[in-house]
Amino acid sequence: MRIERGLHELYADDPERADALVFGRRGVLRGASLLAMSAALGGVAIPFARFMPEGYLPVALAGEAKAVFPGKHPGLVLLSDKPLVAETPAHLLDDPVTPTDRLFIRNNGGIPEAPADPDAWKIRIDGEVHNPLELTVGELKRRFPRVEGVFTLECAGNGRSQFVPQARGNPWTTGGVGCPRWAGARLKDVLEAAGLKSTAVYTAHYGADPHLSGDPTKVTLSRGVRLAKALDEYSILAYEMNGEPLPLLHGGPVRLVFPGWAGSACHKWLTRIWIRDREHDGPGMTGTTYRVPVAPIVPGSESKGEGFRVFEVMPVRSIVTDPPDGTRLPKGTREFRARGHAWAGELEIKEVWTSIDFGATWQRAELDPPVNRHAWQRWRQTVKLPTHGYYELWVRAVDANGVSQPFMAGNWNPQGYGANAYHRIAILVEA
Ligand SMILES: Nc1nc2c(c(=O)[nH]1)N[C@H]1C(S)=C(S)[C@@H](COP(=O)(O)O)O[C@H]1N2
Ligand SMILES: [Mo]
Repeated sequence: MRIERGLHELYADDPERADALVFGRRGVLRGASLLAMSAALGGVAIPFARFMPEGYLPVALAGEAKAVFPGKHPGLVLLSDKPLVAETPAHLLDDPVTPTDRLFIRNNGGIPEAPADPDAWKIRIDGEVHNPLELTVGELKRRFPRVEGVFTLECAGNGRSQFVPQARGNPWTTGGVGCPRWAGARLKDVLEAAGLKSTAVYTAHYGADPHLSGDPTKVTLSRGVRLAKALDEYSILAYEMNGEPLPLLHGGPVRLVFPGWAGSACHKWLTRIWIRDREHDGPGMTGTTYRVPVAPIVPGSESKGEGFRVFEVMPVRSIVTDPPDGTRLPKGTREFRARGHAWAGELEIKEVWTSIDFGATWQRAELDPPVNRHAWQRWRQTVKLPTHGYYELWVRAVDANGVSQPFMAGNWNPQGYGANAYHRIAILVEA
């Protein structure tokens, strides 16, 4: 398949240039560049190019263009295209630090236009502060110390498809998570420069992403965190990811990162932080949205969110990143190496256990410490098999408080947050 290889090679060699050539800003193939199109097709000429309508996407590229958002790995699975939501299959998350092209995507609205000068992008800090600030990203970089770390970012709905009955929202399996390297300024330093009033208790985040309705007065999402989390030294205004300026798709030029907390608080395309004297009540803070019942409710029951609380910290979870789900091992195989990652909101992982007999017996895996607080931890296991046949490798992690992942997601809630049942993969040893 010369055509596909051509496109893959173009992306493998120089993804940014490939994007610039093949796609316009909005990720749609540019009508103008015939040269780019034939390059994308693997260097073949397009004899009847003169009859192609302006903006036409060649069929040979259509599949690719759908699967590969510009700059993203073709293996990401699209959960929604408007808004754009895509998850990463577990076997593509094997790297200790998640490469940018493999990080999941979760938008609630559109993607803003890329600014001509990212350093001129402005953020306002106002509300319960003594000196309201307007800072450019350039000033943020110059005025405040740059800090960096490897932090997990995880969607509150990761694991949602485990809920029975099905909860509302994107059907994440295990791929709404990643652990890239982030760099930026501490939110605490910026809030201290603005001078918090004694009345300050909560943040409220605003960004530049347009509402899907097209109505410019509507806010796509506006969440916030308690002041204690905002002042945590690991809470940052990130302007870099994996050593590069933060890409537009992931919230560039600047976004919030609150390691260990629901990804929805990690506002992208950040334009304003309003400091409030009460829990924030913006879109994404009320009813059953990013809120969970304090006391368990009957799965499937109707609720408007009375007696709910804000969903903050992500629960303990682990994944198998190698071997991939569905691996066939050759005849005679009696052991294989397995590995993956485990993480748990604010806590470290205490233990990781694996089972090949549907949970009847468990073997403790080797576990690395995190490279820094809030980074996921690598686990490894030599898995022994008594015979040929069909096996499932199950993995479960236990956090520092002794809380394990459950067999089933029992914490049902209307919008399906925090499902963290064991990860299970199929392995077949040929007879
Ligand atoms: N401005 C803005 N920020 C946002 C969102 C959004 O829709 N708009 N989605 C949030 C959600 S729900 C998640 S899980 C993370 C996803 O970040 P990513 O797309 O970089 O992986 O961004 C958060 N920040
Ligand atoms: Mo999310």
